Amino acid sequence: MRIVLMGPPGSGKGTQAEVVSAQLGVPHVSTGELFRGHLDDVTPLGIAAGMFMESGSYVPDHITNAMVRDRLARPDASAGFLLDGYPRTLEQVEELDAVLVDLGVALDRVVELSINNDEVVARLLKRAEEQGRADDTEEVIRHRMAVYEEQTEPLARVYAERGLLVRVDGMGSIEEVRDRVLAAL
Ligand code: B4P
Repeated sequence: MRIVLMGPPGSGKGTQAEVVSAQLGVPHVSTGELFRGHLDDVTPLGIAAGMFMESGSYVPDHITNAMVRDRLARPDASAGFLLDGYPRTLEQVEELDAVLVDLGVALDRVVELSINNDEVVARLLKRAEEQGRADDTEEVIRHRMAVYEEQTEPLARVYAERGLLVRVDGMGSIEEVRDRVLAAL
């Protein structure tokens, strides 16, 4: 299966993607994780991405697109993948369309997790205490939520028009949300 998982920051994308990709036997491709890996390894890409991530803004499309194109061309993604946090802009949708055409494959489903703003802030502030991520301060979280609404929420309409979108309630326990996602797939 080829799946896109979208949703606001803190909606549980990374959390659900890990469980669901293992269940389906496809690689979990998270652009956030890929960027953080580059940051930890202090690569030029990591240095370029880090500045945007720390402020809660999106990394420019040309950087993100090249990284995803490279990742999806690897052999382990040939039988399917779960994309977590990509695409996030309309330009990234167009790039993903082109990559899929080049690979001769198509998306099966786009799952959007929905969650209310107070729960987002609560979850991410808790993660800040546990993991100390630089983009989990309240000010940056509010900015990330605004960026999502402005730049990423419109993508749901695009995928709905294509008949690919399923909306899943992201409130509740990790297990409850997981069962809803698996049922939606
Ligand atoms: P991401 O890594 O995708 O981070 P995120 O939106 O915060 O979601 P994440 O997956 O981490 O959180 P989750 O909801 O699972 O992106 C980080 C940054 O990278 C972006 O801001 C941007 O700068 C850059 N970036 C990434 N992709 C990009 C792209 N395509 N284009 C441009 N820039 C890009 O979980 C959050 C917390 O909630 C966790 O602590 C988790 O344990 C907890 N949680 C999850 N489910 C829960 C539940 N049901 N109940 C209680 N807690 C729960």
